[in-house]
Amino acid sequence: MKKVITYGTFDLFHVGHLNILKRAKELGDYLIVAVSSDAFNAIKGKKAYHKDVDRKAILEAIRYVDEVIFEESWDQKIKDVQEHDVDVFVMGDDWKGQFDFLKDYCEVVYLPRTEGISTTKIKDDLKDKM
Ligand code: C2G
Repeated sequence: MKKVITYGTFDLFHVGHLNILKRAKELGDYLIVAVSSDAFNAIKGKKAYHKDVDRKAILEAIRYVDEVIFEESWDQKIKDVQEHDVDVFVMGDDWKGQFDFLKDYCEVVYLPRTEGISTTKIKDDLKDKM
């Protein structure tokens, strides 16, 4: 069984998130998503609208997703890849090159982002409508 993993906050779930999960799943048979915990988002300097347990529940309901774990730190990826026996690591290409150190442990694939949508854009567009 070919296992794929990807990481992210996945706040205000949108079609850009859906597309990368769909395409990540197409690279294997089993997709694990490591969703950023609220504590880790604080380290990333990000404040998610939905709390981590709700973002996890939404991801678990997505047909392409087989398992969701929490991302608590920048340096858990090697351990995750080894412990979950992962074959492919996938991220959007805004991260291109940032995770090449994982090439010693699994395939590393950066996929093009979906244009025109982001959690930040959603927040900004809603603000403008106020
Ligand atoms: N994404 C995308 N297209 C968009 C928006 C997001 O393909 N229009 C992808 C991102 O490239 C990322 C995933 O969706 O691979 C999740 O995006 P975020 O929730 O913004 O994740 P991020 O905050 O970048 O956290 O350790 C890695 C970090 O946890 C990644």
